[in-house]
Amino acid sequence: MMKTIYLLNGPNLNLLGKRQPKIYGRETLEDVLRDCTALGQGLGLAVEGFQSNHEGAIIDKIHEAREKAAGIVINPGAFTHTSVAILDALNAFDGPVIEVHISNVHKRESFRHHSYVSLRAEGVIAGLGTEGYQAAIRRLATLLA
Ligand code: CA2
Repeated sequence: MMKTIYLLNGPNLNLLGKRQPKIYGRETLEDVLRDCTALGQGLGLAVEGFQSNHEGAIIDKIHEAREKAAGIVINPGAFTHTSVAILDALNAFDGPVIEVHISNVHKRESFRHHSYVSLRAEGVIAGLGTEGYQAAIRRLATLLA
């Protein structure tokens, strides 16, 4: 049976491809999920996507992952820089976690330079655009092999 990985996206990422293309590109979240699902299939991984603008909903999904997912790719959006609660939820998950940022957060405002989630993540990808999600899935496939 194929292992399942969760592809989690935080606040405002539902607007991907619809606003600020210079920073976040032209691909929509649906495009990202379609590409990642196809990639995952080739690697023997079922990809389940989830996006929420609500911190608690993301935490609930991470709790669900404890039973249902072998690994997590997460772009926590702005919660990256604020949420000890998401870090705590990820710390209660046993599998590998890869953190993704579409933009190069280190080239941006200093408040984006710190990530709580990086304290937990096996790897962090930033500035590769939406291709970063695919790089994260490839890495999870290696870690889960
Ligand atoms: O670069 C990233 O992926 C971020 O996680 C995106 C967050 C930002 O707060 C982080 O510092 C870095 C913001 C997501 C906003 O997404 C939008 C996408 C399209 C249009 C408007 C917002």
